[in-house]
Amino acid sequence: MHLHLKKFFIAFISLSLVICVNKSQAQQGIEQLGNYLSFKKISNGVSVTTTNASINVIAYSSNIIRVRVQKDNNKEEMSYAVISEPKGNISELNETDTTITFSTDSLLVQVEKKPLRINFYKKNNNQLLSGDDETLGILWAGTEVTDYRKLFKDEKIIGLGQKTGDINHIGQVLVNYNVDAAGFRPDTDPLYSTMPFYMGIHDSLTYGIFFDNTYKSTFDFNLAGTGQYYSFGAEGGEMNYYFFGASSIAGIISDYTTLTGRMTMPPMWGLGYIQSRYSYMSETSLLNVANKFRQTHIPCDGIFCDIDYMDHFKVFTWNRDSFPDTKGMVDSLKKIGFHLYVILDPALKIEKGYTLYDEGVAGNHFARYPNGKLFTGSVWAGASHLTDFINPDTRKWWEDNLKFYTNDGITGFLNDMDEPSFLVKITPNAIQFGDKKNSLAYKQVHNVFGLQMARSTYEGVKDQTGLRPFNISRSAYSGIQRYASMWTGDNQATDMHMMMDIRMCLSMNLTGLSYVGMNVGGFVGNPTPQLMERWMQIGAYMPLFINHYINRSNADEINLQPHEPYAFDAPVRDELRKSIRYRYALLPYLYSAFYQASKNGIPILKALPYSYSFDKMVYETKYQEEFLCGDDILVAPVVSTADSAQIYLPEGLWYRNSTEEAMEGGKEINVAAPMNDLPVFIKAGAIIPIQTPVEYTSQKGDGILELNIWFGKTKNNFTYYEDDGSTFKYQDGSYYTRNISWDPEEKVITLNKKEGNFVSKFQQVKLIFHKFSGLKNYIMVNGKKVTLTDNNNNKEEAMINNSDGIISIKLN
Ligand code: MIG
Repeated sequence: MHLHLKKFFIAFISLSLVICVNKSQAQQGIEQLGNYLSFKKISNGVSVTTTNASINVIAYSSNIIRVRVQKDNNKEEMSYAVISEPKGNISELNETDTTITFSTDSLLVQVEKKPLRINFYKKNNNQLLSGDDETLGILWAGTEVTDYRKLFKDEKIIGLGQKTGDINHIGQVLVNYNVDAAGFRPDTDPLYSTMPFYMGIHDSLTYGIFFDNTYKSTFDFNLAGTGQYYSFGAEGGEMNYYFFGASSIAGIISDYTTLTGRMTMPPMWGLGYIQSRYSYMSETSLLNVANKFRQTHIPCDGIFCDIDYMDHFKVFTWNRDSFPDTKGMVDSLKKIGFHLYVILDPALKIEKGYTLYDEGVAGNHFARYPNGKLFTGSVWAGASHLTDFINPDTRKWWEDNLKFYTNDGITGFLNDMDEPSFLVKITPNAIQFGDKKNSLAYKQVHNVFGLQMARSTYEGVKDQTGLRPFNISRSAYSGIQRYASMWTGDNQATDMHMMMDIRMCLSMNLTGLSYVGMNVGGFVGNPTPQLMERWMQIGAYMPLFINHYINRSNADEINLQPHEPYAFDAPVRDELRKSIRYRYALLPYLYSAFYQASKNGIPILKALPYSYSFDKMVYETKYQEEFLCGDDILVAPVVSTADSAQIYLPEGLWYRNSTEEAMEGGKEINVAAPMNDLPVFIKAGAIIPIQTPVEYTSQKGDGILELNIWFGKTKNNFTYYEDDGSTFKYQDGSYYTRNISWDPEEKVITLNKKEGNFVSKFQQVKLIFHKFSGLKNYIMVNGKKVTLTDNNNNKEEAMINNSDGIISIKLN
């Protein structure tokens, strides 16, 4: 440390001699960009040279501009997150005495020369979207590099992934340094993952910034109250950010996921209800649990083996006393519609004769000290070495070893402890990763360790089986959506945790990762029956619907109350079953939302600022857990101790799902929220496909797709999606999509011709019309009369064939 400082100081003195930085700055180790020297055009942008740095400003597209500031020019570059290349065209490149400017189709980029500042404007009206703070701009303090940016009056900041506090980050200081945040609370930070991408909203404008720097980073919005500036920076590495200038939050997230990638479709069973425990201690216990679900007719698709499946906590082993026949167990589970997923830990026990350990040492697969000695950390297995997922050869090795599981038919994994985390929380910065010639320092790769582990597991399963991996990661960096889903970590059985977990999931959805969930019911502690009921109602809308809790009977008996839904007494159990069955009914709607996330990067859960960015009510603390699931279902979470709630209904007409009562939005309203009826609203004009619930996703259903159409005065449409739910064939044409639209003027619902080669599993469509008044007792389907039957409550229905060609339904 001392030596480092000294070196820096010497470098600094010599620099100051050359460029005459003023003395007080030099003493503080502060260095600014310096004076403008020259610029040149490079492909897709410009390169500007100052006395202290070179700055490349490059258009990736008309709405994505990258700013890369380097002190040593032309350093090789490497991003763990970004997967696209610059493709933007620039025009109107112009130099004046004070500025250099260029345009893309939609943005005007301005580099001010003195002092060097970079600003982004809307091209059509020259409105400033975002820019450097005039006083500070980009500067270094030692190795730390920070960009101080202009703050607008009433600016809101959303994004940054897994964060626990208010969804609007103004007033917060947020740090990204992945840690095992067990027991986290609303003010806990940092957390398990790093997603350094945020969006700003001000003056009817939106913009986004992705700071692609893997070092420990800080986003400081705390001075915002003073109206001064905000900043983001990192302990090391480059100032390297991507600016997004699309005109809506939706557009910005779409661009962000173009840059950092989108999810592939998960296996359909991964959308089912998943039951987990730390741990089901044996094969018998696991099969018992699975059977109980079937006996009590509570739908479930997945079940978990936590660390107790291993022989002395050694990854890639089974404790054969309690799990004598894994292949047999996996097959028995499959027979009753269950998929097994198992935990993986990155640290491997030091034990001669343990194959993975021996191979790992021989193949250089562990993190090491600079002198080559292997780093040892402590986990349940005792002294262990840390798998070096930063090294591509190591990832390959891990991928091959996954055969140990995939050979038994296991394609589901949970990557735990991948912050990485040990029983002693601090890992020395002295360790090194990557290939030996090109070692990477822990400080640089710490935040991407989890991403690279999840990637390795994903690729291993995919390569070996050709099936879609069910892959969960606890830690992450931006780009994780390409490989894994996430859950919020070790929460507790309280209302406060339930509400906080919702905010975390919403914020991750704003940050490119849709496939998220939380331990429904709480990991630690026992939920009251009411809390379990509420949480299950909400969990049913989470992309990842998981109930995981700690109970290690046979070991330290921390918690003996089962959280499995069948274990609750009758009235509660029936409510839990109802929520889970509702989830299974909703699968066609949800799966279509997954498709939108996978194809277009559209979040599955939409915090209200996503769709109503300029309505200031949606930033009110009390409304920030409300969200849209898909496009048309609004969920207003309510704690388990309340039976009514004040909620904010955004603009437009809505119907309460349970009562079909119509309510005009754009205002705060009081609604009843009895224990058995979470406030959920359907947008007028909504088209919602559902199915008759099954007990597991691969169970043959009744072949009827229920299409719920809710009366509305504006046009609406829905893209329905289906595929085989398990392979990657959908990427080669084996999919089924169909646009379904409602035209209120013509009173026509159109199911467009289906696209793709997949054959729908639904042979019939049951049309259900909600809140349409004065309909005659028939509709015309492609010109032929079909009888409409009255189904009470203002609902009428008709059954038609699900033919592939266009189906035009005219109401009378
Ligand atoms: O410190 O593998 O978050 O889900 O059950 C415990 C045991 C380590 C932490 C995970 C949790 C998992 C547990 N793991």
